Amino acid sequence: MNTCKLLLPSCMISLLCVPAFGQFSFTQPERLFLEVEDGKIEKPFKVTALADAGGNQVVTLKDKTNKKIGKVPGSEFYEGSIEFKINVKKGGEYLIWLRKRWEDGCGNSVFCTINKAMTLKDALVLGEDGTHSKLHWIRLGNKPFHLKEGVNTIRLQNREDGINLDMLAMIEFEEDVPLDEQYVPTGAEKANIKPL
Ligand SMILES: [Ca+2]
Ligand SMILES: [Ca+2]
Repeated sequence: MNTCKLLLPSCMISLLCVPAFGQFSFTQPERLFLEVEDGKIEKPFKVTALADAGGNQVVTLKDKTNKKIGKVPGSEFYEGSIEFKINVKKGGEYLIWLRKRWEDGCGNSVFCTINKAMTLKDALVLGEDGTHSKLHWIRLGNKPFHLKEGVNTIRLQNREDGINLDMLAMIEFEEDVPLDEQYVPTGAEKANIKPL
């Protein structure tokens, strides 16, 4: 780049040299997508077909299921979990997204933990938004979560029935970009990882 400085005025340097720097020093953030139906699924969750879903399938918990099964005595949760063990090549801070279709306001959330056992103390609520009856992406909370290099475990747990879970996205957080201007997944993104 010293050659540029010698031969060109500074306005020319900014036009010619900076894009070249940018091209070589900037790496794209990681964007990982997986199908929920590829997780380790425990009843009463089950895989069902849904047009427009990623892989044309979702994991469904039928409405009114929890009324029938109730909570196991001594258990904090309704029965039914989905576990994903995923291999992350680049450790860092990630925003976690779920593509889902809620049936109504009494079926619009699921518990989630990242690299933690499912306990009431550590369970995060994913959902509780007002978009029902269509496939839609929702972010887990208002902050990124740490995913380490290597195997990470994401768990979902039955909180309410009447839900359809389609895809998960793990989007590497960009420190220089405001939270609400970060990359938002749209539509059925193409799955690019499979749980182990
Ligand atoms: Ca319900
Ligand atoms: Ca799917």
